[in-house]
Amino acid sequence: ALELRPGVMHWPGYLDRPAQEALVTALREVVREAPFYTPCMPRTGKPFSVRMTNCGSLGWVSDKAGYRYQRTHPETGRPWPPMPAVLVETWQALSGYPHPPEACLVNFYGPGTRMGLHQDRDEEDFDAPVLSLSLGDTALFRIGGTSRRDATVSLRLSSGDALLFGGPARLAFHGIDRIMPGTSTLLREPGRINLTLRRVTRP
Ligand code: MD3
Ligand code: FE
Repeated sequence: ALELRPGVMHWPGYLDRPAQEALVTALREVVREAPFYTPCMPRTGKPFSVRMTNCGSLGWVSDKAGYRYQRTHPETGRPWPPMPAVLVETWQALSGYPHPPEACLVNFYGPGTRMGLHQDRDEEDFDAPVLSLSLGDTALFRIGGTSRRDATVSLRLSSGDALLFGGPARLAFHGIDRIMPGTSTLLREPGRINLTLRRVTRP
């Protein structure tokens, strides 16, 4: 693994092609039980361009009332489907954290989709790292420091890459500037899926 900045570890191509295909198959089952929905911004209700779903005991949601973790899908009202075992195993292999992940947010980025620079601070446990897995088209990812004014660096995230954010990087600003269409043949539809595995509560 490469340490990009303090607390940011990158494993390019961590998942080989067969492992990526198996993960996509498992995710199609997740999405059948918990369809992608379009979250919207607190207060304004402006829709996100990224579509989302979750698996695991808790899922991250955003609507007019705010950002939060909850046990059920905001549209079906059903509990989130279980996390595929391969995700729990990847967390055990890479996170260095001695408790299992509780939430896996599944983000779908169609061509032209962005995610503005933000911090992830809706979790109670900032001691646990966040693990990201990328599938499908390459994304231009940007990460800065813990102040919005800090300098940022850009990184291409390709299908199969794993990234871990912990310690001093756990509250770093980060975002997705663009998706590069046609850079992967993994998915049937153009775009990118990102999985973020997290611990939400204190163990
Ligand atoms: C750095 N997702 O869901 S993953 C998010 O590609 C999110 O879907 C992006 O930002 C995506 O909140 C980026 C990389 C990532 C995830 C969590 C982080 C970077 C992070 C938490 C702290 C610092
Ligand atoms: Fe984030």
